[in-house]
Amino acid sequence: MSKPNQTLGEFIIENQTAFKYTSGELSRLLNSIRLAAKVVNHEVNKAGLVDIIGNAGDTNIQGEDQQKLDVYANDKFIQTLTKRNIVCGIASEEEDDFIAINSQDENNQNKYVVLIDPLDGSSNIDVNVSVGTIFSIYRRVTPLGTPVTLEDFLQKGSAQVAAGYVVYGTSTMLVYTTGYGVNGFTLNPAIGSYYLSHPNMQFPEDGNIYSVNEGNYSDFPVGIKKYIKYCQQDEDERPYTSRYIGSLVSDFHRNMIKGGIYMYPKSTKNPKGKLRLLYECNPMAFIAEQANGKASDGFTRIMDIQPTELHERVPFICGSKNMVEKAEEFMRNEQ
Ligand code: P6P
Repeated sequence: MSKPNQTLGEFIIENQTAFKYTSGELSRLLNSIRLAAKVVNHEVNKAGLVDIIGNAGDTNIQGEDQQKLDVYANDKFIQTLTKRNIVCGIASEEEDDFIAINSQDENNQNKYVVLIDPLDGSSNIDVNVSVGTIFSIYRRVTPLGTPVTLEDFLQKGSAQVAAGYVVYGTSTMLVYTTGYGVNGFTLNPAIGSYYLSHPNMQFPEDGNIYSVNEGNYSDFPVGIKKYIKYCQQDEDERPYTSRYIGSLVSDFHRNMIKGGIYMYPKSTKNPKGKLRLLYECNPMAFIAEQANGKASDGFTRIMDIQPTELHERVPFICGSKNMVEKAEEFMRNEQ
């Protein structure tokens, strides 16, 4: 249920009754993410002004240089979620292992775990291209009051209770789902409130935008190569437009509004693809499906994949349903 110009806080409260899981904890959790995103947004927006960009001189488990803003965003989300004592565990792209919260407190009744990519696309920061935060929320599967375990994080995407992203672009937007559709909120930086600007977001079933790093073309599976050539053919409504920002959240967000497909296939450089299943592909897949889109690894529904490792990667194809199904058809034909 949405009303024009509703704030995110009002929307969460008004739709709380729909959450079949919680007595307000999920609302408080979403509100804490909202707060952390505002703080990170403030820093991202002034990245060029202060000495906060450039490598923090460290590398994360992915072997990627950690930008200072990566570290800052990671710290902010972890601090906010920890201080407000809402979750029992956090997993982050920037943390080698998951973080157990209040695990020694047998009275810890917090039932949610959060998995987060605190600043996705951070290599774009130095060139002033938009970046994003991606989050995924589950109920723990181990008993309340016991220390959270890896099992609580290695759940299929279909078990998510909420997922969302923040896109720090020309404006800052928070887009999320709790399984009842997708709604987008735009931040008014002057007053620090998010307003419902994109109610009930839906992927058009068809689109004419394809997003892939064609620099890796020679390494792609044959099915993907054939689908890319299909997109480029001068036939029917094709050739499609190629748009690739190099920031998953931004490419996804544009494609959800205009219609399109995003692909990060496997290649010899990335034999399992580049994107991480738990805190990139699953949350984006949940949002895509809730917006009438589709997400797979080319063969299997992303949210049906059983995770085995915290930072595992999968090939990712996501977007307008008919475009994803066409790409899957090319992949199947090359099996
Ligand atoms: P490449 C950013 O590092 C990211 O995880 C996604 O946001 C983005 O779509 C992709 O990787 C870009 O990767 O290899 O094309 O630079």
